[in-house]
Amino acid sequence: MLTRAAWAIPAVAATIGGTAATAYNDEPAEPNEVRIIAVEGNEDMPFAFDPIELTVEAGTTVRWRNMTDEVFHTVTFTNSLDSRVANGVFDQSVFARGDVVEYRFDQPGTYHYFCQPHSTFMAGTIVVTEPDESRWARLAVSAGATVVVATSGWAIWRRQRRHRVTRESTYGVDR
Ligand SMILES: [Cu+2]
Repeated sequence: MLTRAAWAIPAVAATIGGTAATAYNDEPAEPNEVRIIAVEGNEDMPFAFDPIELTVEAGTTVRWRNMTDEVFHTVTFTNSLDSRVANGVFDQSVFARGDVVEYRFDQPGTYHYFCQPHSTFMAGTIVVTEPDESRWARLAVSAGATVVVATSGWAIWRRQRRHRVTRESTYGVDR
């Protein structure tokens, strides 16, 4: 008996470089990463999310990384960038440089968030699109087989996943 399995080939789309007028942007961002940066010479907006808007496919885990020195920020989801009130879906603190928080977006839609200590100027948006199934690979294996899924590139050592196939189904992997 054959069982069909499919897995998504993760998109490895790193953003290299970025806005020039920021303090720590010489370091390349990881895929699906929003950096919290200091904006040099801008007293009205000394900190920012970079990029302010990020588009990912459903099933993607987005990471926010604090690139500022000893400045406390939050990533707080809100239903409206006009009111900037926490909606309770996600509200995490990034206390110091290097701290990260993550959230996996499973449903397509538009997600707004802001930083509570700097709510007047620090906000961002994640646009989550439908998964692109044209990039999926399909593989037929026997029931009971173990399928090893690994991405190519920099993240292979921690992105490897094993799936034991027990019935006909479609399997996805974390990205
Ligand atoms: Cu902040």
